[in-house]
Amino acid sequence: MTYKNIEIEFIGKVGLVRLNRPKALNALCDELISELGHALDDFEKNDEVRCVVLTGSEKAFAAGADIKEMAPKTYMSAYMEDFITNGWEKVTVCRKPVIAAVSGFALGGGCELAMMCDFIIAADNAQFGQPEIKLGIIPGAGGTQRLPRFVGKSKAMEMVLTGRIMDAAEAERSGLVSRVVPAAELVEEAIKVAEGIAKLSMPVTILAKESVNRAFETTLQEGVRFERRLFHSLFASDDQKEGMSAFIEKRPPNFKDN
Ligand code: DAK
Repeated sequence: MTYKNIEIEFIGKVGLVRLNRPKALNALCDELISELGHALDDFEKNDEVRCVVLTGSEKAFAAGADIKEMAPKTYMSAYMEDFITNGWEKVTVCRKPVIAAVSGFALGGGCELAMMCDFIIAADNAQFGQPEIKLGIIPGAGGTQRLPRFVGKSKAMEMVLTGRIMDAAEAERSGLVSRVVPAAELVEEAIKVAEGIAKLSMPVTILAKESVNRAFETTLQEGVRFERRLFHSLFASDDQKEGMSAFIEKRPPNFKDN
């Protein structure tokens, strides 16, 4: 499939999606979101892809949903067309790890999209915010729910109620991003991290991701029980035998996804 708003690249076992709508700072129009959903579906089905990196340009990861597209909507049109819900959800249901590599603006839906990924590596020029309140709306793709889980109530509430933008250093201090790297090295660094993940056992990676995500959906007791079940089950895998044998024999492991 040829895309108009995104670019796809395969780098070894890593699938790279680059949001590419420069004239609108990668504003997330309907078509872009649908293309993103399509690309992620393809990566999920492609056994050659073991980890995904989602990035934008140096100036903007994404400056939000497309305001020009949203402006004329009515309640009924937004509801009946299930306004841009579909492609967004693809990111949250990907089984393979998805790393957001954020440079420049990650505002509104852009910040929400980054938060849906498994973790965020930020460039030192990254800016995160939920400025929807200034447009007479509230975040609509999970911002009021995910942001407090990352940065706590006080910061999230301040950002959602005032539209204040957070820079990369504050985002790292607050736990929104895993780390900050120089803008010129962002994509290279994210791909390096993704390549490291791609070398590990795929089923174990998927289980690890599932287990961390469970932490946000259940009680501590249930979450720990869930983790314990997955943990025990891994002793039925060849990759556990291989990983531990490789350690003992002082050699790199050769996982077979089994
Ligand atoms: N939408 C459409 N166009 C945008 C845009 C956006 N979000 N952001 C920027 N652009 C366009 C500008 O209109 C301009 O286009 P032209 O005028 O040249 O045609 C071009 O990109 C360059 O922007 P600026 O000239 O403004 O560039 P500056 O460097 O001066 O400023 C800025 C950069 C990022 C500070 C500024 O562009 C800005 O404030 N942008 C809007 C940021 C914003 O408010 N974002 C939140 C949008 S609301 C949902 C899913 C998602 C959402 C809702 C529901 N469901 C699943 C239900 C999300 C909602 C939102 O994100």
